[in-house]
Amino acid sequence: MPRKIIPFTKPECQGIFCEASTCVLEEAAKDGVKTYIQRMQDRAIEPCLFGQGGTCCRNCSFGPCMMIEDVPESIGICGATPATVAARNFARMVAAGSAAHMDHGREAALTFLATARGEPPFEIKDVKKLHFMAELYKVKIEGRSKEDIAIELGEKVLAEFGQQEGALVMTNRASAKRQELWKKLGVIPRGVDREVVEIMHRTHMGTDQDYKNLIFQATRCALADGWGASMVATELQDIMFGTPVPLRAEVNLGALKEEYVNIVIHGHEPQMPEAMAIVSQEPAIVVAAQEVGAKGVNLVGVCCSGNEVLMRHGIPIAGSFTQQEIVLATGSVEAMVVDVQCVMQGLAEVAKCFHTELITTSPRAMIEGATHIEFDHHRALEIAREVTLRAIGKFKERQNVRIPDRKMDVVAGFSHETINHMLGGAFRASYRPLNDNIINGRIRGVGAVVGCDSCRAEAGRPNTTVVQELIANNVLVLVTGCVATSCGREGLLRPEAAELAGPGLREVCETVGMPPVLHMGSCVDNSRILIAATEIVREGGLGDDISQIPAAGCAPEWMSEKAIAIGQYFVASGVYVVFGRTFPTTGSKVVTDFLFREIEEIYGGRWALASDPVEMAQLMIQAIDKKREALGIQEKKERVLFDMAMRREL
Ligand code: MSK
Repeated sequence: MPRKIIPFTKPECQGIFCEASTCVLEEAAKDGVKTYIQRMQDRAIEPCLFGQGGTCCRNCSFGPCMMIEDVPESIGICGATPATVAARNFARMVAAGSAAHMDHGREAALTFLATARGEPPFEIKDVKKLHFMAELYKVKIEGRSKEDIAIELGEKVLAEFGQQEGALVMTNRASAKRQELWKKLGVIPRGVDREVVEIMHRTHMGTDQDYKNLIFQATRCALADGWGASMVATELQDIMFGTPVPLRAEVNLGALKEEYVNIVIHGHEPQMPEAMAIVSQEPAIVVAAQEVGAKGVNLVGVCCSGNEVLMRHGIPIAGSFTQQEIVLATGSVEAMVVDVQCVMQGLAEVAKCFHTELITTSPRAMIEGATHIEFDHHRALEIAREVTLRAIGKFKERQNVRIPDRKMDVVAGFSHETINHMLGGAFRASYRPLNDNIINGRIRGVGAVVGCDSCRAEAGRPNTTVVQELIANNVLVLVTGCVATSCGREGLLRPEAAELAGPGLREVCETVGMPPVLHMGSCVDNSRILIAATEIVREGGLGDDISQIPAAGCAPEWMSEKAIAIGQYFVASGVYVVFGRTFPTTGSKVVTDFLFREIEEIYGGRWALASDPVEMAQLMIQAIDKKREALGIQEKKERVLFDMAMRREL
């Protein structure tokens, strides 16, 4: 379908690849609403190349020192080389990104412990997963109540955040070969918080000045994220809120409802959204909404808070990262409730143009101009009710409402356990059928397409182009985060999307009734992809380590530091990872060569960069084919030589 893109005067402002968003933006702009698109247009200063390539050091007051590699005088006043500076900045990005997931994991563990101790409103829902986790953490199960087990498990998990020595328990879930490699390299994370603190220390002026040693610590920290805090967050959330199973839902701005009080939940932590989901259906709340002339309360999500409740309850997603302000610009939102990460400060200004109340709920993330109502898991429902009633009170202040009639069906909820059952059957849960289909070539391999959508691209288009190219080439695609929302908007998360897949993948999808693109959750749920990859290894026939399986990953529109941390833990787990548009070390060829080439000899995975989404998909396919060849399962394509008759027929 041809798309309408808002015309911009600056070439780097490419708008959003979504018709519904474009319509709302155009109308809202006439009313003086400013979103990220106008802010990008209005910026007088272009992105700094030193900053973009990682060779600007501002870690002490000698500088800032901007450097150009290969220019001899172009080093820091302290003597720091561009390679040292680029590696430092890269490590700090990993630290910040990991810290975001680690704080998320800590909150999940604290809520889990409170739940285990009997505090409402959450409960221990997935006892099977509780027992699985208990075994991992060596918590005795026999003869104990689920609450007792959960208390000991919660205490052990929390202790890992402050742990100083040893190894994070979740790293034991990796394949034996990977664990051995990590041990040999000394890169197994010792504790969660320790690895971030050590990066901040090492990158302080005059400390670690060996780029490889800096990348080593960045790797240990990233592993503490992926195989530590993120994985813990996913699993504990599943135990409390339920492990996702496939369900149908809707995505895009049309999920907002004109006759209802619209409340948007935005951010990353699922506790408040879970409480809001309970409260919004309470009879007293429905009556309160009806008293102001609404039919009820319509809860929708944005970003990964949205993904969390989409995966578990089928609550619709109104928008991705780049749509957050556009959601408000519909004029139909009574309250936007935000917690942490990916929340634009510009929301406060957009909210002011309407009757919308912007409500911050985390003491770690406040916004000037927003109302702060702090979430406390000890009083979850009480706070959720307060917020919901405030939103209901705003309904009568609504003026112009412009909800585009655009939404798309999606099937979400693909935890790695679901994949197990879906392909293996209810009674014979197993990755065997997936492995067999990879071995026989119906499925060429697995592609993880994760991360954000970006204001600096036609937001959403690079994501969906990569995905379409992959599935057309028989690559089964796993998505998380805002890529999932991009795919949802374009109809790629429906079983019907199998029509766009190559013949082998299509056959598998149609037999099982699944989409060729599986939505596995939020950013922290990238840990589900690590586990799915490890399960493929465990099932056998495709090597004995993640680095051997025909798989690759990418983040076409990445923008956050979390994406860098995620990329680094995938690389350190043996995966080939391609990032789109820019990479934060390109100012230093030395560091970039290390990350893009040499690191593969150490970890079996490496980074790559591609601006064009088709090229990105092709790079992933080449990497997948290389693994297939190494495994001896690559079907040799016969070269067809065309004679004249064949050419005429063509
Ligand atoms: S929300 S980190 S924009 S995926 Fe997880 Fe989306 Fe990227 Fe935030």
